Amino acid sequence: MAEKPKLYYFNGRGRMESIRWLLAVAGVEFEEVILETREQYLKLLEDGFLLFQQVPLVEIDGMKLTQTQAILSYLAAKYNLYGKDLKETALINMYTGGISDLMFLIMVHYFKPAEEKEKEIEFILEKAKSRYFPAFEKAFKTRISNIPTIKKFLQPGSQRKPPPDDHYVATVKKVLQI
Ligand code: GSN
Repeated sequence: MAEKPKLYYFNGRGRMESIRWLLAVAGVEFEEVILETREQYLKLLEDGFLLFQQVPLVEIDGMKLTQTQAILSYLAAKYNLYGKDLKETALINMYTGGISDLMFLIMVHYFKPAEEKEKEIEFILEKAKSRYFPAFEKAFKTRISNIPTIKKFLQPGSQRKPPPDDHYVATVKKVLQI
């Protein structure tokens, strides 16, 4: 049996959460190495695992994959979730590209100074409602939530991560020295 993919990231959503979702949808079990210390990150650098000195890192099929989009593309193609032809793949890339732009706004929001946050949340909500959500059907969330593998991932006790809290933000800052 093939080894389980191994995911290296912080104990939070960040850029890894879409990868966790994709594996969950594909019904693939995965292991996680949770980064809590600077030393763990430096070891990954030393071992030459991080092409651009960045996580997410996914060990799969004898490869050390980095760059979120490259990882998602590989997994989607491997598990037949990347469309039936090039045109469908292009559409998938458009949707995921847009959502990744929105996710980036949300992700960095948690790292902003408190005084900027309140103002920014209105901007993010407005962008989400006016630009991104209208691209999806009204019944999309219900339909997706009812796919058995996703339903399972949405249950308590799964490897789905909670929204970032102060501990998560502090850990990322400590490990990456940002
Ligand atoms: O999408 C990607 O995987 C890359 N284009 C960006 C990855 C990235 O910025 N990773 C961060 C941590 S997760 N949040 O953004 C990272 O490893 N930063 C360390 C650094 O020195 O840049």
